Amino acid sequence: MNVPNISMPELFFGGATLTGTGITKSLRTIGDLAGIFADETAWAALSPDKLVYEVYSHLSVPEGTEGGLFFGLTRLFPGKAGNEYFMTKGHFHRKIDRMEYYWGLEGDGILILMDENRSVRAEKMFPGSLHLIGGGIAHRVANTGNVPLSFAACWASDAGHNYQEIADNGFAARLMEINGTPQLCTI
Ligand code: M6P
Ligand code: ZN
Repeated sequence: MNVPNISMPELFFGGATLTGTGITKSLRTIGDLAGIFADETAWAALSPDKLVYEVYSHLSVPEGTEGGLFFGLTRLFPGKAGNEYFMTKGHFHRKIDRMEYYWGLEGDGILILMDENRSVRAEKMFPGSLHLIGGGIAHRVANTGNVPLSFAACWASDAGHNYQEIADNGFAARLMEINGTPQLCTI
């Protein structure tokens, strides 16, 4: 029996690109990342228009809807402000128990994870690395390489983003280049 209901997908996830119907794109420049880097003088010396990362998102339902899933692809460019690697803003989820998967697509970096007691640990990211971010864990990614770091993400549509906690108190450790290698530092 021929059932004539096979269509092309609406979304295309090829290597490190996300295209198709309903993809939104947002940009984060150096100017958008005020207060994020430890060395404010080094941050201020960079062009405010310099692109640090771009996020392609597929938000399949209105933000806040229970039971849905969101998908994102973040491309984080290489660079440093002083000795600190370019990184995402990082966030807890507004519904703090909501979990998320990150997985590495291209480039090399480090996922920095901090629990509600401000205890920090980190995992290497590379093409094929898969990271389950538990509830109550703030997450931020730093690019430690010389080429863009791309990673995909899937999270609950009612998770939301709590940037305020990080804006107020930061992460308890930062990823700095020390003697040519990435190290977590508590400065
Ligand atoms: C991933 C997801 C998104 C997030 C993006 C950038 O794609 O976790 O929810 O917005 O990374 O990270 P941030 O929001 O911390 O800048
Ligand atoms: Zn998240």
